[in-house]
Amino acid sequence: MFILLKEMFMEGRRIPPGQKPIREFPLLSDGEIPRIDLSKWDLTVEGLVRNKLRLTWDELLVLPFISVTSDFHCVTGWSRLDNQWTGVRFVTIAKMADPLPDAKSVYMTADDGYTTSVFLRDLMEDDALLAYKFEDRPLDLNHGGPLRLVIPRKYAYKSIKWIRRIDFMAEQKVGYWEGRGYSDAADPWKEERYSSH
Ligand SMILES: Nc1nc2c(c(=O)[nH]1)N[C@H]1C(S)=C(S)[C@@H](COP(=O)(O)O)O[C@H]1N2
Ligand SMILES: [Mo]
Repeated sequence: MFILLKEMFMEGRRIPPGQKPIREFPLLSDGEIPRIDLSKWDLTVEGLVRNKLRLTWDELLVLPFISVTSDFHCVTGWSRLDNQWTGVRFVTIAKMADPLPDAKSVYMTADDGYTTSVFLRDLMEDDALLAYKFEDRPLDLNHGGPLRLVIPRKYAYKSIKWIRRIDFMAEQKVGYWEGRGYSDAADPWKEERYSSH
């Protein structure tokens, strides 16, 4: 009983409003799972940057990487706690690309055609990763392997799977779900689920 109360109390502080913790890790994709050939794979970084990048898989793997344990909150109401992701911090890529002062927003495109955008300052947080491992194993294709964004401070529709392209922009451009009624701000702690217009 005490343990139960303690867990509820802890979760009360740990889980954003309106979210329920779950143990399984659901798969959520709107389109088809892409086929990806790592020998032809690259990550393109363009837009308002001084250095455009085109990183091959091998070039990505030699960049400094870290492991981060974070929570994952889907706007449909489930949260998966304590997920260990390993990958390159977004800030590492941003420093290499060297954004121009006008760059305020980042538009990302995936192999399944999915898109999302995030304000650059939110991507500069230490826990925002381009992840290629989950729980110490190569990231499963279904969960966005070989590479996905993980941005735990936003609802999970911002954590784009199968990322291939990053564009630095002056203005926020709406992505797939953001253009279908979901909030662009997407802060789970403020319960920003839907766009107000
Ligand atoms: N490329 C791509 N990324 C995506 C999606 C998608 O359909 N395509 N769905 C988003 C949504 S709504 C969620 S909740 C998470 C789900 O990640 P998972 O399938 O690993 O659980 O991925 C996000 N990233
Ligand atoms: Mo989601």
